[in-house]
Amino acid sequence: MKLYSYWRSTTSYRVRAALNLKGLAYDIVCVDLAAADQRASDYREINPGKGVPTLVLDDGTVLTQSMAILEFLDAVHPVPRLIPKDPAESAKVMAVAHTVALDIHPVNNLRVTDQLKSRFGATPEQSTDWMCHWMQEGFAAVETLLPDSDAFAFGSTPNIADICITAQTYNARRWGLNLAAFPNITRIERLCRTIAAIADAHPDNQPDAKV
Ligand SMILES: N[C@@H](CCC(=O)N[C@@H](CS)C(=O)NCC(=O)O)C(=O)O
Repeated sequence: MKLYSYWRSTTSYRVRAALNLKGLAYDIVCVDLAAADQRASDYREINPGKGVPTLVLDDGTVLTQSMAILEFLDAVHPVPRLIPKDPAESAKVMAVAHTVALDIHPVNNLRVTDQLKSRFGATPEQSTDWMCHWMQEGFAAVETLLPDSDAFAFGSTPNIADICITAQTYNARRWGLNLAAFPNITRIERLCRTIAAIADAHPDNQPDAKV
């Protein structure tokens, strides 16, 4: 398999973590978001959404949208399971995962902050403030949705909620959001980073990392 990925992309981070947890081999193709590679015509042909990740299967099937890719991987390679089979459990786990993937990430995406700058003249400080605002809002909801526990988000093994949370905490730290008010989130981040499969998916461990 081939994964089109950018080191700092949290959506790529989600898919890297899932592939690693499931022990699936893949080659990384770096898409440099800082150089706008995602908008180049050859990349747009495989991903019309002009974003990473894109997963190309060995038979040439092209998959886009990180959450759809995670659902595909869990259906085809169900061990370890990332989305519970029980519908009510699944709905609770997906509510947390979607708070990150659908409430926080889209409004903080590069294309959005680019528009804040070009249309409204936002300064770098204002863009950072915007991103931290939406992370603060989303993390407050996540913190409340999470059951009190000393383990992963919903049990003794990481699932799709843990993956989405951990990837988003990277972005939160990158932009200086104070995470002190989110003990469940920071515990999950800490636990996930002790799992080699998730640690290997961290941005700093990617071939295109500039650290
Ligand atoms: N909903 C899509 C979003 C993909 C996406 O936009 N990813 C970001 C990186 S985290 C990106 O490539 N942004 C480029 C841009 O906004 O120009 C997914 O989950 O895969």
